[in-house]
Formats: sequence, structure tokens, C-alpha cells
Amino acid sequence: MVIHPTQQYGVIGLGRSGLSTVEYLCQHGVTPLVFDTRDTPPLAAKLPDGVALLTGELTSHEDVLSGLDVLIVGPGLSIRTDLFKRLKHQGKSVIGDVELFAGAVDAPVIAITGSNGKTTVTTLVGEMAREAGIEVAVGGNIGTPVLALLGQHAKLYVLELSSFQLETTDNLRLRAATVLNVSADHMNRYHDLSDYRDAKLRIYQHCQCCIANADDPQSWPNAEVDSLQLFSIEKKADYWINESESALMIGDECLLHCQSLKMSGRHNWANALAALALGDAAGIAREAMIRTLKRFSGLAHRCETVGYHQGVRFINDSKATNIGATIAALQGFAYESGQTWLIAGGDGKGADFNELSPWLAPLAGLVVFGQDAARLQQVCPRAKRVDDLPQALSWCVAKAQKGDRVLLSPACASLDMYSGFEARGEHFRQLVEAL
Ligand code: UMA
Ligand code: ADP
Repeated sequence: MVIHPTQQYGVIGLGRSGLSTVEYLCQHGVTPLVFDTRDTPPLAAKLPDGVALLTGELTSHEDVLSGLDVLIVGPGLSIRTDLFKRLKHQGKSVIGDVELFAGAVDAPVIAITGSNGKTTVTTLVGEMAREAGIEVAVGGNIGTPVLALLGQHAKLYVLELSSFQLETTDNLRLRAATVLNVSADHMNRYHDLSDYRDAKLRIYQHCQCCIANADDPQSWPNAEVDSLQLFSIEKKADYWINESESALMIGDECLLHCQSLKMSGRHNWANALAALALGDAAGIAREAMIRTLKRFSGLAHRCETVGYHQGVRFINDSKATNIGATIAALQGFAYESGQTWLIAGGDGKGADFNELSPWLAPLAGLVVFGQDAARLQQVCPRAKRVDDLPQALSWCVAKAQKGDRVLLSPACASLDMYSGFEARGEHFRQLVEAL
């Protein structure tokens, strides 16, 4: 969407995206009205002079909102409320910051969504482009709001997009995009899995090269698309793993051996293949992509080994905030020797934990804590329930034998007890270091 100075703009939600949207609008000669449901939004002090902030329930400001033309809503707020339905009905544009970005960007854009692996693949593609000498800007759900990227005047944009951001985006033209996988997440914001999937598949709307996971049909576009590339770690595809050769393949060409990948875990093979497919579509040199894959060791809090104690390995997978990520970790470790002691729990975001149960049965032990501990115990009655992470770790340390691993992979968000997954993972690391 292009900014029209004659129109009245509202920015709903003063989070990081909201603040960057305000700054962007002000730079373009528009002073928006800002709304936030919280009495004192943490970023209020950062608002530019002269920008008014209205706090409290949005419905209490309905008259004011009705007087505006364009409402730019932050991803942390749902647009599926009766209020937004009424405002849309009145003809208001209800969009997100990515839609404004779409109207302004003047270089190719690559976008990545999926239930798991987004940040890893987004980072990888960014690193690959940098390695190839391309001026690249990386942002979106990964951290830097998209509008804040525009000042970098990059030659390539690599965006991680969440389902929430995609819901409020209609006109983002993409050189290439992928839905890495679809498994239940954010079920407190969606009616069901298909509703959540529909939001994710919006990424393919205006996409030159769609890249989907051959092993997960939920990631495939619903409609016919111009160009579709598939990646697979289970069978032959455009980008695939040849198990007998243990090699990453593009068609019939062997690109590199799996052992040369610095990232561990089979799910990271899928991430590497997706990154290669995106990189190819963006014209990133193959040699640069291979060099990157050989040195990129993965990100903190994602299946990260944080220490050893008495022959037991401790793994921080705090970013496993949904069931799919925990299954991926357990699936990967099933190929390795030694038993797994799993620490899980937190805020399950409305997920149905039954999907986890086949993966819990082979575990040496499971210990649960946090808001949804009892729900996890229902699917695995032998699970030990404790009050917090230190107790969970102590329980595992007392039981684990040499050669085993203790894995924090909670299948839940951390917000019931921590400020975020990073704080939970850091706490785990410190506890392990103190053993
Ligand atoms: N909030 C209110 N009232 C408001 C506005 C926000 O209570 O009026 C709350 C929200 O419910 C949420 C928090 O404030 O709990 C932040 O919401 P926001 O829309 O202001 O979020 P931003 O600070 O702009 O951050 C967002 C993304 N956050 C969400 O989607 C919740 C960030 O992704 C993203 O990095 C940032 O934009 C820049 O693009 C974070 C995230 O948790 C990492 N994403 C979810 C995920 O990955 O699972 C989708
Ligand atoms: P996202 O940004 O989508 O949350 P991350 O790269 O931050 O993805 O990884 C989040 C969690 O998902 C971590 O626990 C990680 O080990 C796991 N994970 C990463 N890639 C995949 C994948 N392709 N499939 C399943 N799980 C994955």
C-alpha cells in the first residue's frame, strides 16, 4: 500500500512493529493516531513528539477509529474481533506493517514462513547472500520490523513472516517464498489447523517461485502456481537428501555431504535444502551457499548442546515452543545412541498434546513443569511433575546415566514463567554450568 498524506492513519498496538510504523509514517509526512490496549505500553516514551496515544480497550475508542481511513494493526493483536469486522465493513483498510513495506520495497524479496525453522532458514539465506557479496537486509518476525529495513536500501530482502503478519498482508510480491512445514501452533488465535495453515499459505499469493516441503503436503500451495520447487529429506525431489550417499542433492547433482553440514539434526537438513532452493531462486552463487552451510553451526536455544556433566549431554532447545519442534528434536535424537530425559511444559497455547504421545513412550523419562504441566501429564501419566526448571533439571541429573542426554524441549511457550524463550534457555544453561 502506498501512503496518501490526505488519509487518516491509525497504528494499533505500540510494540516494535507499531513504533517502526509510526516512525515510517512520520518520515512520510503523516502523523498517525496510536492505540494500545495496555495502560502503559512499554514503548510509549519512544513515540515521536506530537503523536497522540490512546490506551485501553480498543472498543472504547470505536468512534475515533471509525473516523480513520487506514488501520495498521500489530501482529500481537487479532484482527478477527467484532470490532475489526465492523471497521472493515465500514470500508477501512485493516493491514499490517508488511503491507506498507510491500508498497515501498524496490528490490527482490524472499519470504519464509512455517511452524518451525523460520528463523534458522531466514538467517541462513541472509548469511548466504552476504557470503556472495549481496547487500542484504534481514528482518520481519525474526526481530527487526520490516519497515525499519527499508532505510538500508538493500539489493535483496529476506523476511521471516509469521501467520499473524501474513493475515494482514495482501500485496507482497516475492521472488521466492516457502512454507517450511505446518504443525499446530498458536491455536489460541485460530479456529483449527486448517485456518492457521490458510494464513501461512497466503505467502504464495504473489510469488514467482514457491518452495514447499515434499514431506509435508500441508505446505503445498492450494492453487496452481507458476513455479514450484520441492525439497525433501525422505525421497527424491528438486532438493533432496540421498540417504545412501548421505548427500545434499539438487536434482542429480551432489552438492555436499551431510557430514559437512555444521548444523546438527535431520530437521536442519530440511532447513539447508530450503535455504538452497530460496538462494537459487534469488540468484545467490552456489559456492557461497555451500561455504555458508559448511560454517553455519545453528542458532542458540535450538537443539544447542550447552554442556556435559558426568558423561551426560545437556541440550537447550528452549525455542521448541510448539509440539512440532519437540517432535523434530526427539526424531533427530532417535538416530543417536543413548537415552533421552525430556524436560517439557509451559504455556501450551491451546495445543492438543496427544500428538506428542508416540514420541514420549520411548523416552527414559519425562519431567514437566509450568502452566500446562498437568495437561502434559495426562498424555504421559508416568511423567514426573515439578514446580520449576531447577527441580526438573535436578530430577534428570539424579536419574541420567553416562551416555544419556537431558533435553529441554518444552513444546510450550515460556511466558507463564519467563520473559521469553531466551530467558528460559539462559536459565537452563546457567543451571547446567553450575552442576
Ligand atoms: N499487545 C497488547 N496490546 C496491544 C498491542 C500489543 O497487549 O495493544 C501485546 C500482544 O498481545 C503481544 C505483545 O504485546 O503479547 C507484542 O505484540 P506486538 O504486536 O506489539 O508485537 P511487536 O513488538 O511489534 O513484535 C512483533 C512480533 N510479535 C508478535 O507477533 C507477537 C515479533 O515476533 C517480531 O519480531 C516483531 O513484530 C518484528 O516484526 C515475536 C513473536 O513472538 C518474536 N512472534 C510469534 C512467534 O514467533 O511465534 C508470532
Ligand atoms: P521458528 O523461527 O519457526 O520458531 P527456529 O529456527 O527458531 O524456527 O526453530 C524453532 C524450533 O524448531 C527449535 O526447537 C528448532 O530445533 C526446531 N526446528 C528448526 N527447524 C525445524 C524444522 N525444519 N522442522 C521442525 N522443527 C524445526
